[in-house]
Amino acid sequence: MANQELLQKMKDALLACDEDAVIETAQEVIQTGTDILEMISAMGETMTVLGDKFQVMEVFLPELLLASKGFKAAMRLFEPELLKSGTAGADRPKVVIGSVKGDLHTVGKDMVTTMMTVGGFEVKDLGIDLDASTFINEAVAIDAKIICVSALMSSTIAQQKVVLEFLKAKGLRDQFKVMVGGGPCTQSWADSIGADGFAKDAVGAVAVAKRLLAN
Ligand code: B12
Repeated sequence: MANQELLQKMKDALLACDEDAVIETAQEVIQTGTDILEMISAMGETMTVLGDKFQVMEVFLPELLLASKGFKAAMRLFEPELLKSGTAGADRPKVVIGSVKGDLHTVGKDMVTTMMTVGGFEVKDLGIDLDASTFINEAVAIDAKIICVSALMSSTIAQQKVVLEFLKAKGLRDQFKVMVGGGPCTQSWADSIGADGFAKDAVGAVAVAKRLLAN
């Protein structure tokens, strides 16, 4: 199957919220040597389309969860394949990533995890609904260079500031670069809370992380 056809097949599978079809198509992508990065980018865009459908009640919660599960499973399949292409060196700076307290959204965080792993970082995904202390304790434990904090809702975005304040309170602010992102997040929000970096998408996150560590 040609690239374009597989891209369409994956978009259709996600829009149909068909977890099995998403996974099968991901396997086909790998078997046929289709461009995985192009596929991931199309999948992210499709999740946003699905989000719009959710908002106007064309798609409902259980379906959306199936699409999200398929998305995560596909990322797990893609990651080792992308690593084989050798973009990641032996000395990979460590990163911790997670979604803030009260936030259960995983898809964007998973996408950032995959793209940063492929981009040469060793990323530990801490999960969702995390206390500020979890981000920081885990970052200390693995000697991470960057803490990535995801928040998808206006009700949870303030938790990104809590992570930064907690770091300061512990006297650890200079030890880590902190990157923030997620739907309601902007560069000016990131600046206002004193984060080191912001990116609006997963590809941008890799570039920002590299720039932060180069400085
Ligand atoms: C899927 C989804 C869910 C799923 C989550 C499933 C899962 N496993 O993730 C479910 C159904 C569980 C859910 C629940 C809820 N959701 Co919801 N959800 C969405 C939806 C439709 C899509 C999110 C998504 O996956 N986007 C696709 C990914 C690829 O994009 P992304 O997450 O933005 O991530 C990209 C960037 O933001 C960035 N990024 C993300 N994180 C980070 C981190 C760093 C460090 C960096 C640099 C970059 C970065 O890179 C990513 C990749 O490019 C959005 C609508 C939307 N259009 O976004 C609503 C949305 C986020 N949800 C919303 C709400 C309100 C809720 C609920 C309260 C219930 C409800 N009323 O719908 C609950 C709350 C649950 C909770 N406590 O967290 C609102 C938030 C509104 C707001 N501004 O506050 C939204 C915007 C929908 C809306 N318009 O009402 N949701």
